[in-house]
Amino acid sequence: MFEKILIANRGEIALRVLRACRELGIKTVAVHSEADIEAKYVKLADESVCIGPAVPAQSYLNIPAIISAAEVTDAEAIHPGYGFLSENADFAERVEQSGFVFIGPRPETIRLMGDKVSAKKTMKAAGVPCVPGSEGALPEEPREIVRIARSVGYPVIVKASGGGGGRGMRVVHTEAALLNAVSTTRAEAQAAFGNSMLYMEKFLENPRHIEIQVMADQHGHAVYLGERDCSMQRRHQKVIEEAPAPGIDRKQITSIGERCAKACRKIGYRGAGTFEFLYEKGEFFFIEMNTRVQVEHPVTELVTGIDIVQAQIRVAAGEKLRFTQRSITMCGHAIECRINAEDPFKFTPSPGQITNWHTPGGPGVRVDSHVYTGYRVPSHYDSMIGKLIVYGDTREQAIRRMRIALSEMDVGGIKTNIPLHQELMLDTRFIEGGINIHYLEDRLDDLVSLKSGKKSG
Ligand code: MV4
Repeated sequence: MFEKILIANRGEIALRVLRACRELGIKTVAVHSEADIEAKYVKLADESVCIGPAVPAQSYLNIPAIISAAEVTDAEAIHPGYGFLSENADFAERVEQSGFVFIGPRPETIRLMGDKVSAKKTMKAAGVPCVPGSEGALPEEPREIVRIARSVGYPVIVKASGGGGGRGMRVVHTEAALLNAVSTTRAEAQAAFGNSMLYMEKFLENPRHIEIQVMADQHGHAVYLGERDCSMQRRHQKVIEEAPAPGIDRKQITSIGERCAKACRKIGYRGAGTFEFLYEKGEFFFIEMNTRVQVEHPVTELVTGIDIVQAQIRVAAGEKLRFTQRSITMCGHAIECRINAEDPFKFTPSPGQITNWHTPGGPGVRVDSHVYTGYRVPSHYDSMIGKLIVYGDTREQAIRRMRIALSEMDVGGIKTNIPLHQELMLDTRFIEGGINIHYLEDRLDDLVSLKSGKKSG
C-alpha cells in the first residue's frame, strides 16, 4: 500500500479522499489555491502545498505545480477527485512519467473514453447497447450527411466527439435544417475542443439518465455496483441522484451491468468508472463513459456497503478487488441532494461567509461536506458546498428521512438550494418515481410562473 497520497482537488471530494486515506493508514498531502488556504481539510492533511492563485488555470489545473508538489512532499500517488484534471489524459500521463501512480485508469483509457466517437465504437464492439446513429465520425460530404440522417430518422442529434456532459451538441428536426446545424456544430467544436469531429445519433425525446458504476482491478477482474438514476437535473447539472433507479426491472439491470463489467475486462479497464445510459421505453442506450469517481458515488456506497474511494486506492496500489459480483448485494434505497450555495429558484451563485452550519443526523443520514460555521465560500469555484445523502430500507423511507434531514439542516449567511430540495421531496411525480431528464426544468418553469402570478398552461 502507498505511504503517502497527494490529493489534487478541493472541497468536499478532497475531504472524502482524505478520509479514505486515513482509514487505510496513508499520509496525505493537500494542494490548495490561495483562495482555499483557510479550508479545514487543508489543515487536517499531514502536509499542504499552495499551488497558485484562486483561478483554477493557475492552481487546480496547473500540472507542473501539482507534480512539483508531489515531488517535494515525496508522495507516491495522486488522486484527482472529479472535475479539474480528473479526466485529463495528458495529466495522467505526466503523473506516470514523473514516477507517480495516477489513481484512475491508464492514460490511454482516459483518452479513448474522452473521445466520444472512439468510446462509442469501443463499447459497441464490446457488446454494450448504444444509441442508433452514424457509424463513427460524420463525413464532410453533405450528401453523405443527409443520407445518414435519413437512415437514422429525424429528429437526430449532432454531437462533438470532443464534447460530452452536454457541451457541443445540437438537435435537428428536419432535413432543411441539417447541413447548417452540422456546420455550426463543427465550427463550435473546433473552437471549444480543438477537434471538429462530429457524430450523429437518433434524438431520444424523453429519456431517463441512468448510469452504471463499475470497478476493475489490474488482474482482469471487473464488477458493476448497480445503477444510479440521475434524471433530476438542470442545465446538465445533477440536482438529486438515487440508487436503485425506481421502476426498472432488476433482471434488466443485471443484464446491462454484466455487459458493462465484461466491457471493462475486454478493454483492461482499471479503477472506478461510470457507464452513462439514456433509458427510454424500457431500453438502455450507452452515451458516454466517465473515467473518474463521481459526485454521486455515495448513493452507491450506501446501497452496496462498498467504499468506492478506498477501492480506487487499493486497485491503484495493485491489490485485487476484495469483492466478487456474487458477493455484492444491493440493499435498501439511497438518495443524494446536492447542496449548492445559490438562490434556490433563480440559481444565481451565493458565495460568502457561512454564519451558521448545522447539519442533520440520525440513522441513515450522511453529510459529505468540507464547510463549517465561519467558512467563506469562494466565488471562483463550483457552487456545491456539500451533499446530503440518506439511506432507508425502502424508497419511501429514504424520502421521509430526506425531508426530516432537510428540515433539520440550518445554513446561515448564504443562500442555498435547500428550499428547492424541500419542494422536490414533496413533489408527486418525484414521489411516484421515474421522472425524465426534462422534468425539473419543466417543473421550474411552472414554479416560476406561479411565483410571478402568471397563469400556467
Ligand atoms: C442525448 C439526448 C437525447 N438523445 N442523446 C446531454 C449530456 C450528454 N451526456 C448527452 N446528453 C444528451 N444526449 C440522444 N441521442 C439527450 C441528452 C440530454 C441529457 C442527457 C442526460 C442528462 C440530462 C440531459 C439533458 C438534456 C439533454
